[in-house]
Amino acid sequence: MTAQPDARTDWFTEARFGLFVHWGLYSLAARHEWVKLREHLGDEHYDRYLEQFRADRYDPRRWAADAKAAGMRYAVLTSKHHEGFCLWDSALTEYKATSTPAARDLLAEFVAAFRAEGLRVGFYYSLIDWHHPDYPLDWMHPAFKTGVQPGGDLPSYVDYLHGQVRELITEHRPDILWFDFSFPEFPPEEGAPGKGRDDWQSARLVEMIRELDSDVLINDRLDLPGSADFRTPEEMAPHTDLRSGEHAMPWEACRTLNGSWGYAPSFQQWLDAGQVLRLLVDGVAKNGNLLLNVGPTGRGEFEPRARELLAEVGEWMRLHGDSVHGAGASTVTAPPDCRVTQSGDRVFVHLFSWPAGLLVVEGLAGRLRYASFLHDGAEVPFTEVRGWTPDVPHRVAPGPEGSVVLTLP
Ligand code: FUL
Repeated sequence: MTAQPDARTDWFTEARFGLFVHWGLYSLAARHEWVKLREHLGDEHYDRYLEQFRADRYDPRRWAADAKAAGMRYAVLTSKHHEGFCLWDSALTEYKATSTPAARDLLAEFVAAFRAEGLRVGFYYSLIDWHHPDYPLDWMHPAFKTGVQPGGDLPSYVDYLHGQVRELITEHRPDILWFDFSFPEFPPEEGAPGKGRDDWQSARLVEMIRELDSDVLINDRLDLPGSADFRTPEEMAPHTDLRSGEHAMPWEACRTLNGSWGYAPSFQQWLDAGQVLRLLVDGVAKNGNLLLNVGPTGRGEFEPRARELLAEVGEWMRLHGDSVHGAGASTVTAPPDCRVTQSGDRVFVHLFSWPAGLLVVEGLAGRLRYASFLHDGAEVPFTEVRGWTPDVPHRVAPGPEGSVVLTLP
């Protein structure tokens, strides 16, 4: 039986917080996952990463434990990024982890480790492929030169793409397929070779996916109307709930920690845990998810800075998770510089800055049964003054500075 779209996305909208992992040969270049295009590296150069890819520090159980402790409920791994390298043992290519010194099916191990921790698992899969010989040499290809015609053999590449997606589903049963990306509005210059909406045979692809698994979620980057279960704003926080309006559907904001998805130690401007938590809470207050990225090293570890950040986020989530998991937008109007989330009759007021003694929440007169801090359950006294005003003593928690729970009758 085909699941109804809402039933399909229920677990996803409840989960709210997930881990994105960008891992591939570019992790060894260690300067952004687009390095092959950005620096126009040829295959001969890039092959050295294939030869050096050992993944000798890879223990996905550690990643899964870190993600779980951070309060994440699912994880999405790059099965293949634009560079074309596959983390699973695909029968359709030799350009894969099992052909490197790592000699392991890294994706299979990832799936087992995350599922063992009770997390759902998704696969990022790039439609773009800078390694496959049939992939057209368009303007967004490392080997593209002005004046060169696209070439390649797109129908043959599309067979490969569909075949790989079939493998991923039948052999690893993902909960999410996270495609990246179709670009119907490109190319940017008139006359430059580019692709159109149907080049990936997306309608046929989606039909195949639905036949193989009616529950797997599909993101919006196939750019095929009617095919997406959720939208994926990137590196930005939507101003409103994207579920409203014409293209209403669940949404998930994806974010880097330091401006690079792949491991890049020279990218030094990191978000801190407080910023991550504000993004998370801001999203939940608008019915959205956050997919937070970590780019592991080529050897397969999360660098210490990322682990520390996840641990700090997890410490907040341990005490405030109720305001995130299973929560969503509230009907209660947010006081200035607060975000409000709600789960059943519990309304969570997240203070993004500390008020001068009083927190004023309007429109609750006669409706409020109890108020307390979320982190320790301590009662917050309140009075109703044609509304109500609880007393807020002092700063208590990292991230959103404190969260007050209002229990409605
Ligand atoms: C983008 C990609 O090009 C980036 O490398 C990254 O994977 C991000 C999530 O999506 O469109």
